[in-house]
Amino acid sequence: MRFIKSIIMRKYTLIQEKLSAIVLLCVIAIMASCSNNTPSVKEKSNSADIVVSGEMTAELTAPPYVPAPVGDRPAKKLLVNMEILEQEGEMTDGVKYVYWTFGGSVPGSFIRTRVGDEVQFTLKNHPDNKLPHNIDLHAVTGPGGGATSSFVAPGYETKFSFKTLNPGLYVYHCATAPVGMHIANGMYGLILVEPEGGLPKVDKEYYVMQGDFYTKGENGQPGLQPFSMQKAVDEDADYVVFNGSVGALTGDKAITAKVGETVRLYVGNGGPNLVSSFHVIGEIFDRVNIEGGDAINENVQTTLVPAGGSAIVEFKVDVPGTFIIVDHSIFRAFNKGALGMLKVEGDENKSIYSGKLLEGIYHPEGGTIQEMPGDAPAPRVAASKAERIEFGKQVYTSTCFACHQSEGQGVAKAFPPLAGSDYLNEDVNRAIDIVLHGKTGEITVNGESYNSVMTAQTLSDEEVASVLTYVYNSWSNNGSEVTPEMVAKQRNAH
Ligand code: HEC
Ligand SMILES: [Cu+2]
Repeated sequence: MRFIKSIIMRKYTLIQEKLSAIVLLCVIAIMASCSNNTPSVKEKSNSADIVVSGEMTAELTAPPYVPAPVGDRPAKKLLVNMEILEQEGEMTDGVKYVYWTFGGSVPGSFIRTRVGDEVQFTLKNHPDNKLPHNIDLHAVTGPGGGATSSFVAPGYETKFSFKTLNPGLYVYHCATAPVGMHIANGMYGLILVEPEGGLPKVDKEYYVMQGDFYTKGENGQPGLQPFSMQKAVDEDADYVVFNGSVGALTGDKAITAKVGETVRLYVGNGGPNLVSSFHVIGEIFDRVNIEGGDAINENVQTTLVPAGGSAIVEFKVDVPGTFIIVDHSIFRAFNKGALGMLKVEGDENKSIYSGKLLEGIYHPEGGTIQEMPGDAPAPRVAASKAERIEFGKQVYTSTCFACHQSEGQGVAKAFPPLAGSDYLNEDVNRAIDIVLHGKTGEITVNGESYNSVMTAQTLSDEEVASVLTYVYNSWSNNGSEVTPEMVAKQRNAH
């Protein structure tokens, strides 16, 4: 628009004033009438009016598979039943990780709908889970994308419904505090909203979703690796992978196609932090639905998939061989795990590719991450109780706020209150321990029982002292002061 206007303005000075003013008015009138009839606006209001006929239960699939296409079925009331499972899995050989999942896989179950469907979503939180969760679907038109209606504690289920108004490929994710941590643990997936009549038919369809992971140990350090909040905040990923773990799409688990087939990949990126430069080595995408929307780009080498975004890529495979799928931010592919494989079988076509087929030129190299020696920043030291409270407020806002809330009121069934907490006021050293080492197991705060997980906070003695002094001197707590010496004593007691 601006470009067209600037051309018009330039011409305006060249032609006689009166005549050009008339021309300009006409152009503006035409432009105005055009923008009133843009198809996207029309389509959206139409899809809200689509009447559903009948009811069906949605087929849900784990990656790399997707449910059957919608074809030309009418819009329906679509029942989606999904269960959240917190479960241990393998990040890479010898490295275990506790994933939080929608439906038992990372990424979560693929949901396939068509425009105009009325989705009735039942979200269950398995009784063995430790934490409350919810779901925010980017395909939802409504506050929080469903998150505000779907908060659910372990052992409970919740229902809400929405109408799919816009066709496209959308990300869904958990949005329970701390949001970044829930996403980082694998709580994301894709929901496809097909247009009326369905997407064009292809031979093979697959579900590939990238995610970045942050562990206490460095890449490859064996054992059960806990999540590292600090590395996540620093966007310093230890693993960047497709479909939840290193090697989820390689070797026997590679996706496959035959020469001559058309392949469509539903590509998502859960993040939480990194943007993906999605690329298939040795293939050119014939068509890309940019960002999972309507705009189609053709003949694309690498497509950008935002964190919390998607793309649909399609290509015909013309020659046999192993095609390597990467995030072309290339250290992620060869050193952090963002490497998958598409194996194509069939006859060679020397006119397209004459080469000798060298299998296995591209191998993951693993991650030996070097640390540069450096000076730690000088610690801040509070000179008075008032100053300690002031520092503590900042620590609270950046560290505790997400769970315990702005006025220390907590969240029912999930995060206990710090405001007027009998548990807190009873024992200062116990409170210090909790901030230093985290807390699991059942506790009773002001008569309510909680059985959840508080992760250990990586804070200095000074920060722990400040934040607890702030908490003790707020919201009608008992006014105790906690000093760094008291924190050091507790730290060394273990
Ligand atoms: C990831 C969410 C989360 C964060 C962040 C968090 N907590 Fe907690 N906190 C919890 C949960 C959950 C419990 C209850 C644990 C249980 O059930 O055993 C808890 C318990 C507590 C308790 C004891 C119970 C009470 O209400 O008195 C204190 C004290 C506490 N947290 C202080 C803090 C402070 C201070 C910070 C910031 C430095 C913090 N927490 C950050 C989730 C969190
Ligand atoms: Cu969650």
